[in-house]
Amino acid sequence: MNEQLVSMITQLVMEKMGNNASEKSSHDTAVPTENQKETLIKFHNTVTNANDADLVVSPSTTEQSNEPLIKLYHAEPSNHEQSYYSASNDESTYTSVPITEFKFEEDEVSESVQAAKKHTPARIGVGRAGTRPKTKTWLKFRLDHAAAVDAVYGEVTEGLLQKLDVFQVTTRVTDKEEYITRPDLGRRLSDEAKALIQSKCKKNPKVQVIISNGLSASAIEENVQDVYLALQQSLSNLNIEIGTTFYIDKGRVALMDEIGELLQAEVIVYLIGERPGLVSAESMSAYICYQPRIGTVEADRMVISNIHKGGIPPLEAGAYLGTVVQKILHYKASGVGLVAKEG
Ligand code: B12
Repeated sequence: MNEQLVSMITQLVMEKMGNNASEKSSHDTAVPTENQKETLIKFHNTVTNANDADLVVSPSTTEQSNEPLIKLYHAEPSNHEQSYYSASNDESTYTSVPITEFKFEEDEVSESVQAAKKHTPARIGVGRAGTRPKTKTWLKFRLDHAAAVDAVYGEVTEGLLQKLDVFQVTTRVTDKEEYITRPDLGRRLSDEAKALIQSKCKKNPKVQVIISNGLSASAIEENVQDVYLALQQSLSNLNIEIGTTFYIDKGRVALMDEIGELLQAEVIVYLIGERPGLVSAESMSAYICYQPRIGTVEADRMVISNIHKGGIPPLEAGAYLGTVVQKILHYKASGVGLVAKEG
């Protein structure tokens, strides 16, 4: 069907619906029988020139050759007051589709949903417009999705690395696409990285802190300064020494095993950007492990996740991390091993 015809149909249907709405009080959608229908408008496939207004509307026609493409009916008010249209390219079989008056869903949500909304930033009780999300909801979704994409594809700035006073190394990943599709390459250091780490870092550190953009550069930009500062202070108060902190571009969590092996670190604290969701793209995690080495099992790792302004506040997380490290050093275990030893 051509675009102009569609637009005219839309216009006419809308005008008709407006008239019906003012004339009527109820909107039953039951489809009346053929003889109850009063044809209001018929649209014919005879438009050769869109400027010929009379080609579009024909109040009645019986000739087979003039059979309309679309008919707009108005039911008799006797039993059911209703409006519906019938549309088909197949002249022999009309399919009748009920129309209800378009109505915006009200913003009010039930008390239980309102109560639930106070406890979650999830998109609940946001209403809808017909079968679709409201414009506001949809735009917010698009914005959050764009923020998630930016977080994954973004980079941590040089300025931040300078402020943190850290040097930078790379993994075996070459670009973002490869980072996403080959997690195994993000778990291994490049040869240059190994050499740099060995030449610059203190060996056998009690605590080795490492930082990586991981799956969210925004998470590092937003939180790492506060977390790192609080962690340094917390460990210093507990008389626990930190090694030489560095930054890894495009690292994965299990990369800590190779670094632990290389530096013979007792504990590694790994600050890394979490995979962004559609609520926050700025959430950072701290993964911690006692003596991570090549072959360490996942159960020996621990994580403090959801570090961001809407989750665990960064300063609080950093301070708490210090106490977790202290416990790990005390029990010489992390993860499931720590739980078992702690009893
Ligand atoms: C993706 C994900 C997974 C994926 C990881 C697969 C992959 N390769 O990406 C799968 C489905 C396997 C998974 C499994 C589990 N997960 Co998970 N996971 C996440 C999620 C959504 C993102 C993590 C992320 O972005 N990591 C950073 C990237 C760069 O890491 P990565 O190297 O690509 O992947 C590693 C990490 O994701 C890590 N990991 C993932 N989950 C967990 C959980 C724990 C306890 C640990 C130590 C490590 C870990 O394992 C991956 C492989 O090394 C987080 C939610 C969040 N807000 O962070 C939950 C989350 C970290 N997972 C959680 C849990 C509970 C688990 C499971 C224990 C569930 C279960 N009962 O089996 C397991 C444990 C897996 C493990 N490695 O030990 C919880 C941790 C809660 C806590 N504070 O302890 C979180 C926070 C979700 C939540 N809100 O409940 N997870």
